[in-house]
Amino acid sequence: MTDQPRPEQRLPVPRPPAEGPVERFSAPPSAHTYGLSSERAARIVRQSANARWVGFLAVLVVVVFVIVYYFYDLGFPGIPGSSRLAAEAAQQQVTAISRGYQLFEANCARCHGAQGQGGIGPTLNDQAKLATHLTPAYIRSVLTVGGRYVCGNANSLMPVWADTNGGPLNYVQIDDLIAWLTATSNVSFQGTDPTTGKTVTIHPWTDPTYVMPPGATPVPACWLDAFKNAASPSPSASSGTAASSPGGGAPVATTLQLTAQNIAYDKSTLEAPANQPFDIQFTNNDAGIPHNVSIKSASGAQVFMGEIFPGTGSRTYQVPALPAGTYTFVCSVHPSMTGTLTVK
Ligand code: HEC
Ligand SMILES: [Cu+2]
Repeated sequence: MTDQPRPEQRLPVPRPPAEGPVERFSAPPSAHTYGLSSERAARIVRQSANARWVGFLAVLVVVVFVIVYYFYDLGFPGIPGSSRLAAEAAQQQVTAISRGYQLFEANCARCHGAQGQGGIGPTLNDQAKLATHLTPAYIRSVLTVGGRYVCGNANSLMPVWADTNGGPLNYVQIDDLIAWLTATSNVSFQGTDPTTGKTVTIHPWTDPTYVMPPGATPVPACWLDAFKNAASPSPSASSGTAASSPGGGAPVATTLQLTAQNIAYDKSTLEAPANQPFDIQFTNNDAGIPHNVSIKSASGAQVFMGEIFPGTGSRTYQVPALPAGTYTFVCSVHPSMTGTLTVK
């Protein structure tokens, strides 16, 4: 039994020796001829000519279709704007930008300003910032991680936006916001104002021709660092914690009180005497949030900038003598914190 090969090893099956036609063919021997009759050969030749034509025409139709479709999708050479794909992409871009605008006005404008001019949150419409800092990848990270991504402040006022991280906006909405924030200002778009529901013309911020002037300070990774630079060249910045008065100890006649809480000053008007230095005793009650007081003249020029410091704490700013007039006092970090200073 053991020397018997296994079934698959017995192949090929031995055939019985061939001896003439095998019985199971029942067709007459004429069906088994290999040659063609001349009549049948002629039919085949004629038939194949027709088939060749049909085949040729079919291939021709496909080839012409592919060529025409290629140009239809990608654009006919020499005819600008004839590309279906480009038109579709542009249309989708327009839709994304106007949706992004609406999302921005509804969710972001209360902190970053309706035009991105800044308020509680940093300015977004600054050209240098748009050109170098606000890249799509960066915006996506900020919206995914939240405001702590910017300066590492765990108490950042800006929440997480992406729903992948527990925020309210889905990835399409994030893409739409990025499309709006990075859109270039050489084209204006139609958008819907979220408060009125009316169709408005919207103007993106980014100037595509902008180049950073040579020698300009690069946009810092953390927006607060920009104010550090701003503090030093300010002509009359005299920020300080010491209560010593200028002029060798002569006490200043006027000390104004000002408090910041919930990203707002407690006063909207201040009054100071003309042509004599005065103090502003400034209390910041917002834990972890930096504020200061800076003073701008009616023309918008900054005449004083107090030290920016995070709450809670207080500083006494020594403001130099100012000529009579109406000034605005404003927080350098939060342009929405502002009031009127009357010097008389
Ligand atoms: C509650 C106020 C608030 C809202 C609402 C808000 N932000 Fe912010 N945003 C901030 C603050 C504050 C920062 C700065 C981060 C920090 O240092 O805490 C910031 C930072 C940013 C930055 C980085 C800016 C930079 O200079 O690096 C971007 C981009 C941004 N926000 C986009 C948005 C978008 C888009 C929305 C709407 C979906 C939005 N923000 C909504 C407060 C807000
Ligand atoms: Cu502030």
